[in-house]
Amino acid sequence: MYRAKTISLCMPCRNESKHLEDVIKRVPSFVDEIIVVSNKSTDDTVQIAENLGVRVYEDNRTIGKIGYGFAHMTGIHAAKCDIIVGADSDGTYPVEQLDVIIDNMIDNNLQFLSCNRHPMLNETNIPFMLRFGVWSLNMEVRLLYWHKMQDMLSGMWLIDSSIKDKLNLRMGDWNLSPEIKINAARHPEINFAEYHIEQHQRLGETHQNYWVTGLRHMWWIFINRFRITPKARRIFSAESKAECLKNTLRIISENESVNYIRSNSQSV
Ligand SMILES: Nc1nc2c(ncn2[C@@H]2O[C@H](COP(=O)(O)OP(=O)(O)OP(=O)(O)O)[C@@H](O)[C@H]2O)c(=O)[nH]1
Ligand SMILES: [Mg+2]
Repeated sequence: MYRAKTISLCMPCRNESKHLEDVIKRVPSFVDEIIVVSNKSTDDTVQIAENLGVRVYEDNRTIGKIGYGFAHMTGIHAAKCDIIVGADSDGTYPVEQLDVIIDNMIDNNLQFLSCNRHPMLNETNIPFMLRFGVWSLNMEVRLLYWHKMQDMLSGMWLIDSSIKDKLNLRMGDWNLSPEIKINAARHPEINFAEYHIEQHQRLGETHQNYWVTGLRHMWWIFINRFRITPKARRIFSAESKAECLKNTLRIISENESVNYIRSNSQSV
């Protein structure tokens, strides 16, 4: 608990077994619950997370082999605390500085705070292509939505739990990242702001394809603004993918039992 608010930290996770312990050790002790949502990890991420004593979910829904958005949706839905923090589990986000970040959220009466990495505050070696991609998406959002954002692709944000159902999240893949910020910033009842953070060097090698992911973001931001056709939207929407219905959402470490639930909805 921090300043009378309970705090959940939700982390999407795929094949992060080597780094998970380091990242979890950095989390301040005032965080009330840590939720790790693994998605098709092929290493022992799930086992390691269980051994670390956190709540572990395995959500194997994917779109184009990516389940980042589904993992966040599952984490947000499962979180029980007043403030829900979402952050990548690759060590890049300063979870150890959560106190000042939460201070900023509470002092400014925000319901959604997005952690902005740009301009970089230190010598972190972020590839030029990634910086250029983020700048391009910021410009696209500025032109199409009239929202000035510094970091459309930040992987760390704080949500006041009272507005979690207003976020209307649908994107199960990487596009959850722009979706959650755009939906929060445009919602008339959500006070949205960015807060400048320091980014750390990634632990381990990247598996990200910056070109493919960046172009998909660009296209999604465009069709989301103009809602071109229902069919075009369905191609990119979570519900349209038959694979979502086939996979299972497996809940581990809940009441020390293992449950299997059909994952044709987002409920857990
Ligand atoms: N649950 C789940 N987590 C994922 C998936 N893909 C990546 N992740 C996690 O999501 C976070 C972000 O993924 P990254 O691979 O770091 O992608 P990125 O931050 O865009 O790129 P780099 O940090 O530059 O490699 C990490 O914590 C990953 O473990 C997935 O399909 N499902
Ligand atoms: Mg990363």
